[in-house]
Amino acid sequence: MKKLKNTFALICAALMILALLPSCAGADGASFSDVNSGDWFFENVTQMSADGLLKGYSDGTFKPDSTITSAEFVTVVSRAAGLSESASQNSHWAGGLMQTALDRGFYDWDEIPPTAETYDLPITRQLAVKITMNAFLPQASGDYTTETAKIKDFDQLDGRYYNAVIAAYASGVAGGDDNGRFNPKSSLTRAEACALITRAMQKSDKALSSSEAPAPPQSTTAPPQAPSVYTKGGVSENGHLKVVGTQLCNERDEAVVLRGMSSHGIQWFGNFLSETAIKSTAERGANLFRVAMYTSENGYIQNPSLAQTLSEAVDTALSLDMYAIIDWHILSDGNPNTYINEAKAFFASVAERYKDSAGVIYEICNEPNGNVSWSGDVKPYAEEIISTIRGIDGDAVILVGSPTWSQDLHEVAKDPLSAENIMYTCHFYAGTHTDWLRSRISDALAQNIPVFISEWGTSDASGGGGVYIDEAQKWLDFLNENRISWANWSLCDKGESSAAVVGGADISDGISDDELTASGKFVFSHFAD
Ligand code: IDC
Repeated sequence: MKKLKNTFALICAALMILALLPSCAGADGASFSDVNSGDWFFENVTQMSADGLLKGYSDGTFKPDSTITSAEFVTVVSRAAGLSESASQNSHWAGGLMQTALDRGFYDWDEIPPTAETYDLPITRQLAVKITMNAFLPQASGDYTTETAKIKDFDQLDGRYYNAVIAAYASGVAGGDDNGRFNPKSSLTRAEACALITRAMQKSDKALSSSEAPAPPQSTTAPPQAPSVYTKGGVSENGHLKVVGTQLCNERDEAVVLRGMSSHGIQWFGNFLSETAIKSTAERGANLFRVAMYTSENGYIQNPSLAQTLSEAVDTALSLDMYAIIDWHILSDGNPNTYINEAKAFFASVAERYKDSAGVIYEICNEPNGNVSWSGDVKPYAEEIISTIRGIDGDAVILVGSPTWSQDLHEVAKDPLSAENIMYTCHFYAGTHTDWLRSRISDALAQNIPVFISEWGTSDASGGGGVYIDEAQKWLDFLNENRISWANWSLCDKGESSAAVVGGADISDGISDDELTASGKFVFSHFAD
């Protein structure tokens, strides 16, 4: 009986929160036409309604069986977590709290893009669980094998939700239906949403009114002493690079920051790999050039001769005393394992060619995305490729991506690689990624995860829009403070705002200031910060 009472109390607490939703305004203090004396939640709903805490819809109903939308769900969770509204350009009633939840990293931008249409769509169960776990139990985890065995339709889940759903099952926050199915892509009702949220709140020690952000887990080992000297300069000055703690260092163990441009896809913009083009960045202070060799979209898989184009570009950058990133640019093929055999052969061949060069950095998977997880897909891939490279080139710095287009540093932090001289990439676009991703980077650094921004743009994540110079400046200030290296997307003249060069510019004699776009002017002026 006592247990039953507690359950009532919990569910009613959640109903109370739900009732605070603007869409639920009305019916103040009244009883609801769809909440009857026989219903298990009747007493509590009536009591709370009498106390003015619970509101239903203006037609006098509460609609416990209605589907809950993304906006409603995020609002309930955010209020329950004690968050307040942020400034939002979105006029939707939930815009302010959605922005706060986004900034807190409860969900990613692409999961609920900020339009009234998407805000008002039913939220999926997998996303609801992720948001709930991020809000109340961010450190929870579970054993992959044990928990997945409980979920009959685990293969229906998108990879980015694996960890949250596994943690939710392990901690008793989520469970399956009568058939043992989780139904990750189905919607959930307002009553079910209550149950999910209240269970998570119950498991966490978070009080309803707490507004504190979850504390990052403490690193068990003290990070090595941060190097004290900060230098820029090229390969001749810095020599062989290494990673000390989270810091990229030169051969004298002094901190180094690399800055420069990424090429666009070399299958399309080979003309920007010329010596004059790359030199135009070096002359303005760049000490890094990234060579982006797409695997798909007429890239290396269909056109292996691109390996030659890549090598020539790497040689050119090295001859200009710049560090060069060899980027295996997976993108539409979101799982790096799709072409793991080709990747192994490719990296074996470039490692053979560059094993004695101090200037080469290997980036083994640009942006894993889609149905992939860090521990299940990307980490095992990375272990194989790292071992291939290390068998030939024992100590070069290797950059490793993560799911969600190389943003999932929080997943990496739970299960990092054990190899040396590894850095994890984080990619951002100023029009899409803001404070929340910077916080994620800070959390990663605090957990001894080295971060390298091998790709970023002044535009939004499509490569267009903006340019967002104010936000880009915030990013560069943040990167400078943390001595994080970067490469900007991209050195080309494609008609998109992230391109550094104006369309059709004659670059045979180098790139002049007036051939730079707004993005190019901004980025080129910050190589030597
Ligand atoms: C974009 C290019 C665009 C091209 C598209 C698909 O800017 O011209 O049509 O790729 O090939 C990334 C990727 C990078 C994207 C870029 C912008 O690594 O390849 O380039 N972006 O969308 N991740 C986030 C953004």
